[in-house]
Amino acid sequence: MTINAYKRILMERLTEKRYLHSLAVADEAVRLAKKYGADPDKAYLAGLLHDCMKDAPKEEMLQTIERFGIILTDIEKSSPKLWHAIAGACFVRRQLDIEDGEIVRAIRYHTTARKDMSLLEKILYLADFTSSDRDYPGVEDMRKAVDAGLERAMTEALTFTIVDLAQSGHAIHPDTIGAYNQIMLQKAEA
Ligand code: DGI
Ligand code: FE
Ligand code: FE
Repeated sequence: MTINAYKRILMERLTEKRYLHSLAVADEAVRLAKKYGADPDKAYLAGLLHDCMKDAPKEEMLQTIERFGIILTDIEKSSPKLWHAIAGACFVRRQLDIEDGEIVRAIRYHTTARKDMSLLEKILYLADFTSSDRDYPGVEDMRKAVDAGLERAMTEALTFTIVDLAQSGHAIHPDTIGAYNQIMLQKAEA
């Protein structure tokens, strides 16, 4: 499938705002890929498609996940915001014929992060945090962190997310904690 074919599918599936977010994340992912030595084409595709399920009805997300044979954990069942990443990874593989496992995994873990992330996974996670359409308080600091170094930026992004989830009374996914703890243990060793 061509990039334009993917874009047409996304335009049908996403609100205009979410579609523009996807384009912005794709551009930021390419910038980071070039800066940090990942494949810019893979980064573009991962960024473009990462939220493909974000505006789908909950039933469709759950059906997609179920058809793929994935059993949700209790935390996942009770956190609908996590579903679009899981369902999105299924959708790009099954419906969009994305066979590149690296791209599929980047989409799969773009919301929670996880332990042992690849370079492309980190790039998508951070591009989603710092794309040009983002305007949360602190985004400028996060953009500076991303340009100062990927590892430092991952630490800041994960800390920001965990604090935010805890303060707003949400469950924190074990993959998020896994990503955070791995960085902290590496720091303690160094
Ligand atoms: O899809 P986007 O809005 O572009 O960004 P995203 O995929 O990073 O989703 C962010 C949302 O996901 C935000 O509302 C917080 C939520 N989230 C991220 N990590 C966790 C989480 N929610 C729970 N319950 N637990 C997590 O670990
Ligand atoms: Fe997302
Ligand atoms: Fe996103």
